[in-house]
Amino acid sequence: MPIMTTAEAIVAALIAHDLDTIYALPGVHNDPFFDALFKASDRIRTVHTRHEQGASLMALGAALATGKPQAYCVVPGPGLLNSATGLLTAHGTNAPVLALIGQIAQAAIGRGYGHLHEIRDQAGIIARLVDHSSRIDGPVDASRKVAKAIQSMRRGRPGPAAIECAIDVWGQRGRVSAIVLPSPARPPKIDDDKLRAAAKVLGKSRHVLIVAGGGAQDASPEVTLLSRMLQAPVLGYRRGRGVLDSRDPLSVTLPLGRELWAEADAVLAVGTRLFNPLRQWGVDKNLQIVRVDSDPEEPARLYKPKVALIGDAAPVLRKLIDEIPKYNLRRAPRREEMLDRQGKLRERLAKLAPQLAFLEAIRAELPEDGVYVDEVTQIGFAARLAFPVHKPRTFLSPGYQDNLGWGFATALGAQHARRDVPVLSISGDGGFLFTSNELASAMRHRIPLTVVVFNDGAFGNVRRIQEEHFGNRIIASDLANPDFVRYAQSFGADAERARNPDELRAALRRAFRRRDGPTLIEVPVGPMPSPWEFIHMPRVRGGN
Ligand SMILES: Cc1ncc(C[n+]2csc(CCOP(=O)(O)OP(=O)(O)O)c2C)c(N)n1
Ligand SMILES: [Mg+2]
Repeated sequence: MPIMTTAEAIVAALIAHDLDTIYALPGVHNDPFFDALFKASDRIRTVHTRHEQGASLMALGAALATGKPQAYCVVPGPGLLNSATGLLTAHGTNAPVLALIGQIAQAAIGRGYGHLHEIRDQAGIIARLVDHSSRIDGPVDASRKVAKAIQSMRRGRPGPAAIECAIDVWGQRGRVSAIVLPSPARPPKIDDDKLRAAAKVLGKSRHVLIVAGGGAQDASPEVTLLSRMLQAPVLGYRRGRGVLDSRDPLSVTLPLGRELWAEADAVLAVGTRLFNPLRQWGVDKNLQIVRVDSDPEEPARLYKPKVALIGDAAPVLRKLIDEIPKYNLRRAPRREEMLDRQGKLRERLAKLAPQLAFLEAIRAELPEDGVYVDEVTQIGFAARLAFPVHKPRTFLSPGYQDNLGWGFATALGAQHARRDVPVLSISGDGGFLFTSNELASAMRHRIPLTVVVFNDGAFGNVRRIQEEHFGNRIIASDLANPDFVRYAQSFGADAERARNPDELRAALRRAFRRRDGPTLIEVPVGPMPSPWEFIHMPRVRGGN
């Protein structure tokens, strides 16, 4: 048994679990940990940020882009709270993010003396944010606790975990047990009767709709095969985009999804809360729902499904693929019908022409495997409905948190973890300034992210609601902005202004060629047409 400090044991455990980067912001509580990172810097990179929100969101972006666990480290109290948005969004997007949080001296915890960065019941706050948390008591249990945390982040429903370590524990030296590695995932145990019941429902129904959520991102081949087998359109909105390639006419977003939901006799919901369909569009007993979810609690939360199959999407769907042919009806191909529906939707979506023209420019330049990172902005809302997505994990969205300002920092993490492809972040002028300080981190770590800032001088979404629904009483939504081009240049980043979709296209072409640092493109825009009629749509089933 080697002798190490707690900090060294944790670093060794992270490396053994294949983590190659720590996003971090240092401070006195965690000094021995940073020293251990220094000594291991040939095996694990430390990417320091300018605010803890940046650290947690970068870890989140890396996790969403790769599907693999990522970690960040911050000081206790304000550091933890500053990073909480990233943990919240990691929980909402089921992303495996490990938070390493400092703590005041062990003997002082809970006593309220007012130590530097002390916060009341830090462990309790953390426990509300993540499903798995622990405190390391010394070098002996470091490896085991890291292994448990990482295992909890991947097993069942993935999500964030946190480990606290006190200021006087990081440097403690002692014998360390061997690194514990997680045992390989077991194939899901699925009751034969349930599998048969699900296969019968899907095989014998005429009009099946597949709804894909974030939990289907690693099951794209299986969903694609099932879509063909059942002639079932696949609905993906924010976190389910890219599971079925948008070039397939059976790939749909909300407006056609609702139309098909109204007509369906069965739904296969994969790794999705099914929130929009169940809450907005309604449900009745003629719709048989089969749920596939890694979380046993999720399927019956809003509405009891006919059958729930619990496990990771890909292996469960492979079992269904083997079983369905025993019952499967012969169905006419739906390609032509779906092309027709897609054409009609395009005519309706023409209302969003200003947004769509910019999205076309982006799609024309962003390679198929390039990653698009969503934001809560006018272009973002339109992209969720109409931006073609070709591959899984190439459309990163904050899901139901929809937190303004996640985009830029999350995209930096995605680009850091996926240096092999261009990553594009879009932002409004409002959202960008939430985390734009991380331009300094992008420069320091040479992260070649491209960010497009659509500048309408306003919290445009809020402003439009005030115009349309509150008698034009505009409050707290007009913004004073910096000159974004000069702002980015002052960090040393490349920056230019694009005044229309053609100029944006040319600017993107230049930006994607640069691989040694960030580029900002500012696009001045006016007010844009409202997308809400395509997002919040009235009920189509189950009465009022
Ligand atoms: C963390 C957070 N705070 C506040 C909001 C509420 N909100 C939604 S959209 C929006 C305005 C966005 O402005 P901007 O980024 O400029 O995009 P635009 O609508 O102008 O395109 C605000 C404040 C939010 N979604 N998230
Ligand atoms: Mg704006």
